[in-house]
Amino acid sequence: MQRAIPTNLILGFLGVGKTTAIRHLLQLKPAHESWAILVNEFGEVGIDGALLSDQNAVVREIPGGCMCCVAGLPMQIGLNRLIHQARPDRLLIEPTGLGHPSQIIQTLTNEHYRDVLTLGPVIGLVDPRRLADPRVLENEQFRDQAATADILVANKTDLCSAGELHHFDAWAQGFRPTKRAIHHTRNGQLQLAWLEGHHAGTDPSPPDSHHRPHHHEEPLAPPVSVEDQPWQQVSNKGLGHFSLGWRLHPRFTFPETELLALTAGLPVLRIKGVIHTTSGWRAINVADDTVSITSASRQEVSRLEIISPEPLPSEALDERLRQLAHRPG
Ligand SMILES: Nc1nc2c(ncn2[C@@H]2O[C@H](COP(=O)(O)OP(=O)(O)O)[C@@H](O)[C@H]2O)c(=O)[nH]1
Ligand SMILES: [Mg+2]
Repeated sequence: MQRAIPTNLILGFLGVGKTTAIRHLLQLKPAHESWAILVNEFGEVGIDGALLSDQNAVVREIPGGCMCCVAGLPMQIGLNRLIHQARPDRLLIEPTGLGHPSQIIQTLTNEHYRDVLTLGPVIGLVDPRRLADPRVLENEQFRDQAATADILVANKTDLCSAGELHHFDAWAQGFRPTKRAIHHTRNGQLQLAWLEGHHAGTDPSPPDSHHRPHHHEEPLAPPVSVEDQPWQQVSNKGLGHFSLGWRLHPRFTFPETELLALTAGLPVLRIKGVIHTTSGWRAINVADDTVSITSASRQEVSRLEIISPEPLPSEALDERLRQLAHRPG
């Protein structure tokens, strides 16, 4: 019988810095340990997996919808495969920022995993600037995430005023039972020591919204290869959000600047992509109206995803993207 695998959930809203934090933690990973990462994204395209693929860990994705809905069987299947394949010394889970973590915790702490996993501290990342918005404080998913977290971490502190950080501290200190720790970071610079210990287990019960379907209920089909279908567009909706994504053959290359202008004028919350551009592979990230482009490792598929609070004109966007595509030969 193997030792139960210490497991940590990294929670937080869309764009707060969860994937960045996991990349940072992987840099700190002791060389003799092997780690595994389970990611679930709201969209169907699987970009965080691609962003983590060049790190030294085994990454598995559960695409589609919100993890509270896939927290049952799809998650158990993904998790079982990952554990079996990687036999990791630690497991990190990044659920979609759009979702309730309580269901995931129920799955992770059920009978089946009792001897397999031990749930360590749940880390909740928060952008202190968002606390000024009453809609955020009232948001059911945000509240569920904050209540579940054992440790609350203010990230993006480089973008925060002293007043915003003060507000965060006061808010974080107001929880009962009190949080194990409250930290401030930038660029997801979590410390390894924060992962040690046990989840307190005072979880809110899953909210009622779980009992009504809030996104499509189709089974999770494996993605079609871009060799067979070089241009694929996929969409998803749920929890008041819409995603529009593409999986593209790398023979299409896109001019960087024009690509960033693709959604100009549209109400976009988040753009993520790992894309073959005319100047090489690039990771594109737009969160809170901040754009970042970094070079990325070579992939087998270009992926792009847009998340918005209302449906996007998918045909018009697809047409614009096709016009940007350079095809060699
Ligand atoms: N300025 C700033 N940007 C950050 C910080 N942490 C993350 N980011 C950026 O925020 C964007 C979203 O980060 P990501 O980790 O993908 O968020 P996730 O959706 O929670 O996984 C990326 O462009 C990151 O580089 C931070 O502390 N400060
Ligand atoms: Mg992420």
